[in-house]
Amino acid sequence: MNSTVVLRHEGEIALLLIDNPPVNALSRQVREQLLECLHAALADDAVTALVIACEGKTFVAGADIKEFDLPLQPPQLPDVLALIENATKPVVAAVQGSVLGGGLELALACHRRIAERGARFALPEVSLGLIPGAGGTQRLPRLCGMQVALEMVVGGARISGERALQLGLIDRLVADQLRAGAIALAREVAGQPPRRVREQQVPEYDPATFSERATQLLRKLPGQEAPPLALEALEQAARLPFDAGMAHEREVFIARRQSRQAHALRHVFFAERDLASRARALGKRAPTRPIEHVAVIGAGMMGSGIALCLANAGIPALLVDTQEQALQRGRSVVEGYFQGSVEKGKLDAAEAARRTALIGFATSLERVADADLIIEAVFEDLAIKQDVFRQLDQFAKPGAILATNTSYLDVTAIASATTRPGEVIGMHFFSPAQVMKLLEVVRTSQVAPEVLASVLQLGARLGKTAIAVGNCYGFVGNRLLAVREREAGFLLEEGASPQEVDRVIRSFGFPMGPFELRDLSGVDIAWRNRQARELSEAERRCDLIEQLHAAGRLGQKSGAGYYRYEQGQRRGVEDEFVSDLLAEHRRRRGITPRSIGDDEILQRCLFVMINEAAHLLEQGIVDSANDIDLVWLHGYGFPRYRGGLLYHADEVGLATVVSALDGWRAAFPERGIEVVPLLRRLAEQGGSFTRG
Ligand code: 3H9
Repeated sequence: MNSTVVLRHEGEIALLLIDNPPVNALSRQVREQLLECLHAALADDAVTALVIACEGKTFVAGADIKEFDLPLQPPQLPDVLALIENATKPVVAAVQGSVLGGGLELALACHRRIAERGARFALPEVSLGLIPGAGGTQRLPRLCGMQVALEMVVGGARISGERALQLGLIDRLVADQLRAGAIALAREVAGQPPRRVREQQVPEYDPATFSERATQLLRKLPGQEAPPLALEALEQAARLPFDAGMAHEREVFIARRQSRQAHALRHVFFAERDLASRARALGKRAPTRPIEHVAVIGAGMMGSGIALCLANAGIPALLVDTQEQALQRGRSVVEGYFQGSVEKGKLDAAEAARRTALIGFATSLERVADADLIIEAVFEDLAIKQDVFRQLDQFAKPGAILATNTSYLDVTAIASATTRPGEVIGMHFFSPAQVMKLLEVVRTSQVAPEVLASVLQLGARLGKTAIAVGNCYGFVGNRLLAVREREAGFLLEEGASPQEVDRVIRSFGFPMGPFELRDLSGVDIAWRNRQARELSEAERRCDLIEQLHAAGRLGQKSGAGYYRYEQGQRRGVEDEFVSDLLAEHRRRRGITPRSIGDDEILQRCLFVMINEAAHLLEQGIVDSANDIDLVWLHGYGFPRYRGGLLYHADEVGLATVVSALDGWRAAFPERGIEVVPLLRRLAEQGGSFTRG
């Protein structure tokens, strides 16, 4: 068995070194060996104090998440931590990097803590559907107070080394020489009685302020089961003796490990890591090109947002728009954004000025000549985009990557306007680009592998979840959205109201329903998409979009769409105009409206997407089912605690999905519902999309 913990001696100080790459997770082996080393050091009369430290870039980043699917295995972490805390010799934690979850709990069980600058502290358990399971809810409030513990345990707040020092979470902060600093601290405290957090009282706090903030935090985490349980466990710290609080915390933690939400969130955690590791592997196979200067064409909301994104990542961006007025608007968006960041306290003035200065402005396309990457974000029209690419082809330097931000159009057709289709790629940002995490990177069949690898790498630099997808109508995200929109339209036709559909989709966990979303993004956009696409007869006849468009109801921007919007309000109210329009539409089409249950609404909206997702997999548009899940998690508000669309499909059971689709096919023959062969095959074989 490899050693993951070694015991060394620095004179009379015992140094316990954890070495379990990549993040020193507290696997069973680490716990066992830590326990052995502790026993040895504590029994050694020559040892006066102990230091627990880690090899590598980080201290312990938590329990080993891979073990959460296994039965509990001894020794359990709280027992190891109890041995540390109850030791009669002082134990010092020397921490650097990510001090997370069980790692922070380990540090809290020690008697002193010293950190290297750059260390970050957090209890991210709720993001995994758990609560801390080794004393985080009991020791942290004793050390730092209930209010700070609330932010960390329930809100998942990360705090810096400097802040940790102010809060008393650590005793010392050093710029370097962490281990030497820890040994010096251990020598100072050797012989003194150990300072045990468990023996401290929770400092006085104001329960009213606490509960007001708790309510605010929980409101931001709707549908998640872990945060209220974490809060309850934290509240026990103020009410119960330490051991009783620990027992409660442990019981809840163990139950949470097997909960559906915890399973789903673990799936997402590993899907995200798998995506990143595939991108890294591609980067190794195909050498990436340096991207140090970027030009963005089109100074609308999207182009300006992309420029902001680049500047936020420290990358100089030239915003180009041939219309002087549009460029000035782009300039105001950029300046307003950074000014707002200063006012909100997110950036200091110097940093805001530095980032603002990274963005240049130009009206001539010729100015793109120095750019390593050019991102086009002009009007969504194939002819216009092709024209821009024809010009970029003339001005861009050899080796420059040319990207289009199209959300639906054929990237190959855009690339065909250039003499270098191998250098052309799609970069589909989501609005607002400086906020949204998703970036669909659209690869054509001609794109050079190093172009794809370079853009995926840039995506990571921008802090995006960058997912490679194939070139097809709407790529992954919008293609699935289009089938949901289509089905939601049919539901209205059959008798549902926009409010009913939106309520059901929201209660599933989406931040908004399909009609609220359409009002936000614009009925005119949906109208334009329908014009550009070949529609089936059933779709063509379900022409509610055309009717709203003709009535000038373009959504929030015109004050009315599926809902009516009072001046300055983002939340729409029910509108008789729409119910009358629906009633008249059904009358004309000879449809007798029926009442549609919530379950049917939900299944209809989700199952057609699952079927379409199977189609995407079958066509090789994505490399893995997880990528489809990540697109909808990061770009469309699919609730993370449900694991993603295809994870959810597996939860529901593929046979259930297929049988429902077959039923609708029989009930609505004119809609052309066809179960995709891959989905049917998986259902028949008892297979799944996401489980190996
Ligand atoms: C907990 O601690 C519960 C306790 O309260 C109770 C105990 C009783 N386990 O993200 P990266 C892997 S809950 C296993 O790409 P980065 C990851 O899969 C836990 N594996 O690197 C990847 O593997 P691969 C609370 C883990 O530098 C590799 O490490 N802790 C774990 O961008 C590199 O990861 C957390 O929730 C783990 N805990 O970011 C922390 N962590 O190379 C979760 C990482 O095979 N982790 N791996 O793909 C993170 O937030 C980030 O990974 C971290 C590093 C910031 C640490």
